[in-house]
Amino acid sequence: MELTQLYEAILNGKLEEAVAVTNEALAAGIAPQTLINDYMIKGMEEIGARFEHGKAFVPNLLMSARAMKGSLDILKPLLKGDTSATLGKIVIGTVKGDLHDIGKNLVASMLEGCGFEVVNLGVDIAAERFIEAARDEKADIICMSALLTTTMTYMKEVIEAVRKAGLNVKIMVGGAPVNEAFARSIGADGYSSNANAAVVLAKSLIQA
Ligand code: B12
Repeated sequence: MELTQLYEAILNGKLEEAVAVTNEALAAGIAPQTLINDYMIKGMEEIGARFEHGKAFVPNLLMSARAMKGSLDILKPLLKGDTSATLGKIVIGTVKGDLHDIGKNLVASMLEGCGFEVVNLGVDIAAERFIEAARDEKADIICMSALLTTTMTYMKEVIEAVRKAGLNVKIMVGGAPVNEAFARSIGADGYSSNANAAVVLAKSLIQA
């Protein structure tokens, strides 16, 4: 077994292969953290970079994220209790009135794949639910997604409610109609246009 097969399987979005190599590597006594940091995250980083340069597309990202998730599902139980294993905790959801979740799930998978602990609340999420989850989960970041011009305005309400509740949490926003200027105007801490950049942004917000 070559561990580079794991990198290749994630990069090429091959779920069965990723799962098989992960199981073989564990049986051979390789540490989960080594598999994640040295092979799996590198595979996700490469597919993300190819996407940024127009050399890979959304389906490729989804396939890689799926393969990554398959391997991570095997490794996750082995990481429990090891706080150094995660970069931070993120609560993510699509805002109230909005049922689009493909992009949000992609962002969630990428964040999870790149080392964050992610609590995915789903779609049609009201401000109170974001606040409750962020408080209960002791989240470092709240991520909101909106795909409709009629629902993106609700993000402002959530941000105001979060600030009013006094939570010490960073807020990231995204979705097709959202842009940097809008994000700034509603008081978000960050915006990114795609899942790969969302990981970079989340890492920088955690360090800030
Ligand atoms: C698929 C789709 C649907 C599916 C959703 C299925 C699902 N499970 O998600 C269905 C069929 C259910 C649907 C329904 C509707 N839709 Co629709 N839908 C789309 C479509 C075609 C693709 C969206 C998508 O998945 N894109 C692919 C993903 C990967 O991209 P993404 O979501 O933008 O996410 C990326 C980034 O935005 C970013 N990102 C996303 N979220 C976040 C969050 C954070 C924190 C960060 C940092 C980044 C980030 O990263 C992602 C990955 O790179 C868009 C068209 C479009 N161009 O967007 C219309 C679109 C969004 N829909 C539209 C409309 C009008 C509707 C309906 C109102 C239609 C109707 N009359 O019933 C309903 C609304 C239902 C509701 N209440 O939500 C309009 C919105 C127009 C507007 N100005 O508001 C669009 C733009 C189509 C159009 N051109 O008219 N829709």
